[in-house]
Amino acid sequence: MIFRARQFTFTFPRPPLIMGIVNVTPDSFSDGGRYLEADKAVAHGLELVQQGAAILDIGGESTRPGAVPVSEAEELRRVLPVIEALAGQVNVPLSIDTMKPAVARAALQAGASIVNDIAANRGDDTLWRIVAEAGAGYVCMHMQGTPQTMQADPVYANVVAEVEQFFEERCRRLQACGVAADQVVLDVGIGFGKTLEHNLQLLRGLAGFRKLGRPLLLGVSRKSFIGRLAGADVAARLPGSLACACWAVLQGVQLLRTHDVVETLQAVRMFEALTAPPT
Ligand code: HH2
Repeated sequence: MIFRARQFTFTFPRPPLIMGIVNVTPDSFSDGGRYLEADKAVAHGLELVQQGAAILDIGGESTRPGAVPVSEAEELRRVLPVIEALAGQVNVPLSIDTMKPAVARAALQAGASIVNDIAANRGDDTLWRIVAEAGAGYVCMHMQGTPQTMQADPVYANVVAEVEQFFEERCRRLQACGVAADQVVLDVGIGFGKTLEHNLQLLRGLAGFRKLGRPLLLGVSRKSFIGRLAGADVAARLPGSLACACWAVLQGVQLLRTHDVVETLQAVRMFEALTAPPT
């Protein structure tokens, strides 16, 4: 299996890819305000690459439950200087975490190679055509509702089956827009319109999504369901995040989105060594 994102190609099976998070926001749930200035965000991105991140995911709008939406102009003002600076300094793909087609287009022009679309439940295909035209990678993430409404009362008859149907339908529509299968990565969207039980069901069911034939990405880092389960506040959720990361790798997930690159790499490397077939 291959994942193509402009000039980058990843061939699987291979060790899991760590996607390091760079939030250029004042209000992200775990690191809001820490990297709001472009120079701090760039320094953080460089540090994550040095630590072993294989992809950087740069976002200028928090999507935590109840987050206040950001204007296109403000989102561009936050992310573009960071992408421009990082594109000239790192040789890993840069991913733009956005719901807005205009931000995706500008980010791709500035040097990004992947569009991380948490709103893949879109009716309009403008963003997909931009991805197709650029030959960019595309993260197709499942979300029920919007960040403003998603945690109000998420309801599914069968969350695993519904997310799978969503992926199948989106893959068909993406292909119709000119986005090839090997440009697409799938993400169940932990915490996006899901209760604790929905998140657990999706994590337990991860292996089932392998049959769709696309790499799987997972974002569990420091998320609130870990806090709900373990009674840990946001600064103390690394152990739960690492447990989920190792579990995900066992289930066949190939990309892990995380704030904690060093720790995630170490946990996953150890886990892979222990679960490798004996030589
Ligand atoms: N989670 C967040 C943001 N983007 N993208 C993908 N593909 N998968 C995820 O699980 C995911 C995502 C939320 O995390 P974070 O960026 O740390 O927080 P915030 O949205 O508050 O900036």
